[in-house]
Amino acid sequence: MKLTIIGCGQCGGRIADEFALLGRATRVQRGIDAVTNVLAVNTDIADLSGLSHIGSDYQHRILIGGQKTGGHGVGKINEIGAEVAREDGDKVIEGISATQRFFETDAFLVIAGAAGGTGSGALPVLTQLLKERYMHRPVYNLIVLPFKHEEITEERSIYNVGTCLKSAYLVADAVFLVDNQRYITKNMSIRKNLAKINHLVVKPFYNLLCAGEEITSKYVGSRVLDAGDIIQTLAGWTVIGYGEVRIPRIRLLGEDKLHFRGKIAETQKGVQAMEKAIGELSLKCNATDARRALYLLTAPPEEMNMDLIKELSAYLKSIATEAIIRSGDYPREKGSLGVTVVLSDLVSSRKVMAYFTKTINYIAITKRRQGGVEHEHRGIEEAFRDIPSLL
Ligand SMILES: Nc1nc2c(ncn2[C@@H]2O[C@H](COP(=O)(O)OP(=O)(O)OP(=O)(O)O)[C@@H](O)[C@H]2O)c(=O)[nH]1
Ligand SMILES: [Mg+2]
Repeated sequence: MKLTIIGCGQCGGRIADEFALLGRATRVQRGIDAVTNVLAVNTDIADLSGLSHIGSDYQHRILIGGQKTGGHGVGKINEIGAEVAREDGDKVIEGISATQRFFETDAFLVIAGAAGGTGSGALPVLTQLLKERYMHRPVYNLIVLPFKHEEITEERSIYNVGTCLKSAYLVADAVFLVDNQRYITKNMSIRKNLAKINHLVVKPFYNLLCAGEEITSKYVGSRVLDAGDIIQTLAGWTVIGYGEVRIPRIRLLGEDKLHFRGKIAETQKGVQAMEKAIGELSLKCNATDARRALYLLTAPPEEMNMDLIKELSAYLKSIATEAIIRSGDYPREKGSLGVTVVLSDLVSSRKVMAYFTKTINYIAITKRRQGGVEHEHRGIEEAFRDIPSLL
C-alpha cells in the first residue's frame, strides 16, 4: 500500500518526518516505494525548520496562516488552526499535486496531536478537503492523545482533544488512535521520549505497507495482504501494534525442523509475537469491541507454514470475537518473526468516551465562569452532539 502523508502541527510534522524516514528505508532496504509523498503543514516557521527528512522546499513544508499568526503558531486555539487550514488549504492541494508520483497513492494519512492548536484544528479540515478533492482515495487520520500531565496542567488540551476527535470521526475513513502515555519511558528526557514514541508509532506500518508492494517473487506471500485488504479493514476508531520475537538464524546441528518439538516451538513464537503486538497496541482497548481486524505475519520463508497461520488466526479470533479477520503472510525477515495487528471499527473506546465527557464538563465550567447556565449530566450520545465541530 502506498500512502501520501500529511503531518499537521509540530507533533504531526515530526511523525510525518518519521514516515519520510520509513519511506527511505523501504526504498533502500527493499526497493519498495511505500510512501509516495510526505508533507508538513504548520503555522509555525520554527517547527517546520526543525524537521529533518521531509523535503525542505515550500511545497513539502507548507506554512499556513502566515499573516494571521506571524509564523508563530496558534497558541493552542484549535479553532484558529481550523480556520487557517480552511483559508490556506489550496497550498496543501498544490503541494500534493506537485509530485508526479501522486497517481500511485492508494490513500492519505493525515497526522496530528489532538491537544495542540494547529494540528488539532487543521487535521479535520484538511481531511474534509482531501475527501472532497480526491473522492476515490480513502483519507485516514492518525491522532496522538496527550500525556496525562498535560491534561492536568493545560485545561484547554481536553477541549482540543474532544473537538478534534469528534470532527475527525465525522470526516475520516478511519482514525488511528495513539496514546502518548502508553509509550512513556520514565527517567528519559521529554525530547528523547518523543523521538522514541514517534519511532514506535511508525514502526508497525513498515511491513504492513511493504507486503502488498513486493515484486521479488521469493518475497511474495502465499496470501498477500494488499492495499485492498487494508482498505476493507480500516473504519472508524482504529488501533495498531507490532510484536517481534527473535529466532536463531542458524539451526544447531541435529536440530530437525520437522521434529514435532521444533514445530511446536515455531507456533509458540508466532503466538508470542502476536501477544506482544496486542500488548503494544497504540491505545489500550477491548479487542471484543473490534468489528474488523487484520494481522500480517512476517517471517523467514522457511519458518512460514500453515499451522502457524492457522494458530494465529485462531488466537486473534479468540480475543477479537466479533471481528471479520483478514490476514496475510510476508516471507521477508531474517532472524525474527514479526506480527502486525490492526483492530478497527471499534464500537467503543473508553478513552475516547472519557474525552467527550471531560470536554462537556470543560464547556460547562467555562460557561459557568462566564456566567452562563451549567449543563446537567447527559448521556454520551447527547455529549457527542454537544461538542462543537471544527468543520
Ligand atoms: N508523540 C508525539 N507527541 C508530540 C510531539 N510533539 C508534540 N506532541 C504532543 O502533541 C500535543 C501538542 O501538539 P503540538 O503538535 O505541539 O501543537 P501544534 O499542532 O503545533 O499547535 P500549536 O503549537 O498550538 O500551534 C501534546 O499532547 C504533545 O505531547 C511529538 O513529536 N511526538
Ligand atoms: Mg506548534
